[in-house]
Formats: sequence, C-alpha cells, structure tokens
Amino acid sequence: MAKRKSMGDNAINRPLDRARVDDSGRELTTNQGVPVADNQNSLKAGLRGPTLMEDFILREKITHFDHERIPERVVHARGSAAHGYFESYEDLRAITRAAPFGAKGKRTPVFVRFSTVAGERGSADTVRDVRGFATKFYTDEGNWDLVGNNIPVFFIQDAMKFPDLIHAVKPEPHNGMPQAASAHDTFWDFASLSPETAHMLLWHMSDRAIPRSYRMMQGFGVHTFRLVNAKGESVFCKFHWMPLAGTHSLVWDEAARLAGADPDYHRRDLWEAIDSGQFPEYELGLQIFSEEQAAQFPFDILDPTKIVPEEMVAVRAVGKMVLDRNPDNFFTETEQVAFCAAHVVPGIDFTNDPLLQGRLHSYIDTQITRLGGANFHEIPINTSLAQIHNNQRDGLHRQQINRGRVSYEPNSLAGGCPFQAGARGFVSVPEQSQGREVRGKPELFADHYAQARLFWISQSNTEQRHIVNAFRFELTRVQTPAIRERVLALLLNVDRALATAVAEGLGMSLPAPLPPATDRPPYEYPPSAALSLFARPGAVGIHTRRVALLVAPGVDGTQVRAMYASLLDDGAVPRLVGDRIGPLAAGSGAPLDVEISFEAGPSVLWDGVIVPDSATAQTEWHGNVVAQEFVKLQYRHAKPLLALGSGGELLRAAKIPRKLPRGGIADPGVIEVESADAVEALARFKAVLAQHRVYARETDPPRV
Ligand code: HDE
Repeated sequence: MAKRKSMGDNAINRPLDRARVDDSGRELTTNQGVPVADNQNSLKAGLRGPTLMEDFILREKITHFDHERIPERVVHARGSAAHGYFESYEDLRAITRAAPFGAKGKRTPVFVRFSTVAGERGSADTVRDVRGFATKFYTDEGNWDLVGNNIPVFFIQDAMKFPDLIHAVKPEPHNGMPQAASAHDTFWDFASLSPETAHMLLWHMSDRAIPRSYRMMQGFGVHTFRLVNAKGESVFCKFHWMPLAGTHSLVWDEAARLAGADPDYHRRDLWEAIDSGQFPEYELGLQIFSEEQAAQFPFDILDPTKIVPEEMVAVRAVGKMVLDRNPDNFFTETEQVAFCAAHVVPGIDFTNDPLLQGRLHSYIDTQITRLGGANFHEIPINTSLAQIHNNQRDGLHRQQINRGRVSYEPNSLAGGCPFQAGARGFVSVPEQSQGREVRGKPELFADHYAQARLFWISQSNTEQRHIVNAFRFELTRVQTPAIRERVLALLLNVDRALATAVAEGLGMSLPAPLPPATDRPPYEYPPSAALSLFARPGAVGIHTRRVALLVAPGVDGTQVRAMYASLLDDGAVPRLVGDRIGPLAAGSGAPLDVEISFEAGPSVLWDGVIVPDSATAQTEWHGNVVAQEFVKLQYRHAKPLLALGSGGELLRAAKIPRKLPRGGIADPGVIEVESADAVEALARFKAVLAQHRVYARETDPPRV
C-alpha cells in the first residue's frame, strides 16, 4: 500500500512539540542530564565484587523502571487513540456559541480515544462489549470532551448504580474470571434484576458490540445536552458521530477467533489506516429539539436508557472529524489522556440526567488516583490550547511557574488579575430548579421495554438472528438456571418471538414475564430504519479492506500481479499468503514474494480471499488442510471468495457451497470463473467486498 504519511497540521501538535524528544545523534544521559559512559555494567568493588550503593546511575535507572506503571482506568482500560481535526460545515452561532461551530470551515484539533469497557489494559480488542468513543476538542475557549460510546443508551439510569454494574461485569472477584466478557453469572444476575437494562442489553447483544473497526462504528453522547447561543437561548441536543466508512461488524465466531489471532486487531486497524493515509472520517450529527418538543415525547429526555428516534428528530450533520495522525508515544498520549464529562466550553451545557450528573464528578476524581494528583491537566496531551490563568496552585508534579505574590482573587496587588470573564465566560443555563429532596425517579423512567422493543423490531432478520445467538451464547455460559430464567422473563416483555427463540436455544421453556415496573401500557413505536447497521453502508468502497491472495508453487504470477495491483489501486490491502514466507516460483513471470504465512495471517484477518489459477492446484490444494480451513472460515464468516481457473480446486476440496441456503440462488460471494474472465470476476468480487458480507449465506449451525 502506498505510504502517504501525514504529520497532520494540527494546532495541538505545536504545543506538544515542547514535550517531544528526538534522540537521534544524541548521547545517552541520566535524568539529570549527565552523560552516561557505560550503560552495560553496574559499578562494583572489583570485577567479581558486590555492586556499590554509590552507583547512582544504576539506582536511578532501576528506580524509574520500578515505577513505570500507573493504575489502569477502572473502566475503559483498553484503548487506542489518534489525533485529528474537526471541521464545521456551517456557522452555528444562532444555536450555540461553542467555539468549534463558530464559522463555516473552522477547524478545531481533536484527540480521540476508542476503548472497550470491561477488559483490562492487555485484553483483546474484539470481545463483545460497548466501545468508548471519547473526543477531546482543543477549542479556542478551552477543552471540550465529548465522552461517548458507540451505543446511544446505557445500562442504568442513575449514577448510584454504576459501581454495581461495573462490579457485576468485571471478572468475578473470587477467581478473577472471565476477562473482558459479560458472559458470566454476575453480569446477568445484575442485569436481570435491573430491568432498566433491557434496552441496552438488546444493543449489547447486537453486532454493535463486535465492530469490524473503530473506523466503522457510530458514536453517541448518550445523554441529552444543551446548546446555548450568545443570547443565552438554549435547546436540547443529542450528539451523534457517523462514520463515513459505514457501520460494519464482525460475526461472533470470527470475533472470538480474532481475540487469539490478533488481540490488537482494532488497534492495528486504526494505526495502519492512518499510517497509510486512509484517514478515518466521521460526521458529527446533532439532534436538536426544544423544551416544548421534549415535553411531548413518550419518554423522558433525562433518561439515558432512551434514544430520540430519528423519525421524531432528524440528525443534522454539522461537521466532519478526520483522524490524520497516530500518536508518537502510547503512554504519554493514549494512556495519559484524561477525558472528563464535565469538560464543556461556553455554548454547551448539561441536563439533569442523573447518570450524567454522577459522571460530572467521577472523571476528575478518578484521574487524581490514576495520574497521581490534581495537576493532570498539565500533562501535555491534556493541556488546553487556550491559556490557563487562575489561582490554583501547587500540588504534586506542578509544571506551571506562576509568577508574583498574588494567588487569590479579588486582589489589588496584581491589578485584579486574572479577572472574571463575565458574560464572555461560561454561564450555566439558568434552569429553574426547586423540589423536595427525594431519592427516586420520574414515572416515565419506568417504561423499560418500549424502546427495547423498538430496537428489536427495527433490526433486519440477520441482525435479529445474531441477537438471539448472542443471548444463547451468553446465557449458556451462565451457570445458575434461575438467572437464565429471569433473563427470559425480562425478554418476554420485549418480544415473545425473541424470548421463545432464546429459550429454544437454551433448551428451556418460557417462564412468566417479569412484572413491569409501571401500570402504564408501554408506548408502541413504529420500527426505525436508522437503527439497523445496514442503514449505513458507507461510501468508501473497498478502501482498507484486507484481501488474501493464496499462492502456492506454480501459481499464475502474471495474474497474481494484475489482481494485486488492481486491488491496491482501489485502496484495498492485498497480501500474498502461503505456506511459508519468502520467494515462490511462479508458473509465469518472475518469482513472487510470499508476504504472510497461513500461520501468521490466518483467515479471520482477511475481509476476502482470492485463489488464483495455478498449474499445481490439483495436488497443492487437495492436500493442504490449512488452506482448506482458510477458505472454509472465509465462507463461514460470510466473506467473498474468488477462485480463478484451477484455483477452484481449493473451493471443491473445502466443499464450499455455491448456492445460498434459501431459494436455490447462486451465492454472489462465491465466484469461480475461468482465467479469461478474471477482470470481470474481480470487479464482481470487489462489489461484494464493498458490501461487506453475504449474510444470506449464514445457517445455524454453519454448513461448512
Ligand atoms: Fe464513563 N468513566 N462512567 N461512561 N467513560 C470512565 O474515567 C463513569 C458512562 C466513558 O478513553 C472513567 O478516565 C460513571 C457513560 C468513556 O479515557 C470513570 C458513569 C458513557 C470512557 C468513568 C459512567 C461513558 C469512560 C474511568 C455512570 C457514555 C473512557 C477512567 C454514572 C456516554 C475515556 C476515566 C477514555 C471512562 C465513570 C458511564 C463513557 C471511572 C460514574 C454513560 C468513553 O471516571
């Protein structure tokens, strides 16, 4: 793939330059800048004698090493990040004074961290989980963190329940298992006893929880926020990120295998895409609505287990984010970045969503432990581009050298500086708020099932099948029958067909439904097409799609080169895969260079496979069970397969079906042609690849 390396001309790169270190041509030093003469041997009393305390160089080196690790994030520990920019499509000042939307074409630097939630820092990327999608906008008026997820709702409605939720989903405390998985008793115990989880559970069991790439998933701010203009007028807003590459997912069997084949699958994908100049892009969408509209909704906009269906309020695309630069250093950028739901700028404000309110406290609090004190905002990746002037002082690791004798306000000795910004500063929306102190919830929060059902009925057959299978898998792992039963009882309130299919998969009969939390009948939503993953196929063709060309001695080298070049031209990532890496004698043309072995590049790492023509295909492929396994998994995971000439022998050896299981129709993703038709066949193959998968091929259990 052509390398177009961009340094990304972002304003944040310039302040970060202050912290960047380039060792080229430099002597090794201690942390005090003293040149080190010998970095191999400690100081000893005689060559065979004891090491001396005096060896400050050894002690400094070891001491620093001893303290290299910091606590991982209590949730979202596993993540990957990138720099980029946000560009506003329009001047939105009539709606919000937030700096990024101040003018058409205005660019604001961003740093985005994607993450899983439950797994520890070293856990696999492709586990079934929610993905974090946290964006730090370095605006002219300070940092704005939009700390979202790839699912627009949450499990619980009140911050009070968050530690319980997380304790339930994390590895069980007695034995530390399972890692990065919700498929265990404590999670489903908690979930089934908290019916407010119903809506989120449906999303969590859907393919949203196993994205193909961070580049191919949506992001959501989840809560209702407010946008405020310079006159102080405010509207409600839900934030959406919409990937231009479309929304695409893995299939479960593939995701599980990928966790072994490449635990860094999403991290690598993001890194390689940016490194090769295929910059991930997302549009920012706003759902804007008034207090009057909100009052008419059949749900409470303060309830984070509810969406605002796009049919009720359209999503307006207001700008685009481009991620164009990988971090230089994982620790100092991706690990030390500190997001906070309370970091907003003038023009954006909160609502009383009780989950959001708890978050406003949690994030800063957690950084104090994780990053070792109150000055984490001075870590380069966290510093704002806007200058900081206040009277906060001291604390561990303070960087700023505040001059003068004044560190209080009001003062006369410093001319009253720094002075209050007044109306130019952050002004909270003067919301009327009066009430009795209570612990409780508004009535509408109790409708736990209507939107869960909305999600279910909006899914395609394929997506519904996957959801049923996910419930079956997760509950099969649950050891306590009463918990399985309670989940079925909850699902019965969502949809009877769903509950029946899951019960069937578990060999159970249906229990009585869980008693609902309210007497009000659930609101009946019509299906929402926007909730299906297939609603967003994306418009980037086969860019970044990984294609394996399986090669063995005698392969038609001319054909292989032509296919390879054509895929590269379209921005795909072709690679030659064979038994062993290195030179391979081709049937025509110069020897080929096998880039990856079956062992190092197993089937799950590829979005499609091509088996070129080969003089030795008959003997080569019929005896090669590894290659057969490779194409079987491509088939099972609904990916396109193209066989040219005698390359078709491999499909025959692997018993790949040519027809779809229903309707006797030819499978559009299993293409076998004579070499003479290679050009036309490659075009067909690319078209199927661009559509991601041939899900119509799927059966349960799989045919191959
Ligand atoms: Fe978080 N969450 N969260 N969360 N969250 C954290 O902050 C918390 C919630 C989200 O890449 C922590 O710095 C509470 C919803 C992301 O660094 C912590 C509640 C959403 C990230 C925390 C929630 C999120 C975090 C752990 C319920 C989607 C990773 C480390 C009241 C809108 C950010 C840290 C990154 C991280 C608390 C619920 C998104 C402990 C108390 C809802 C993307 O502060």
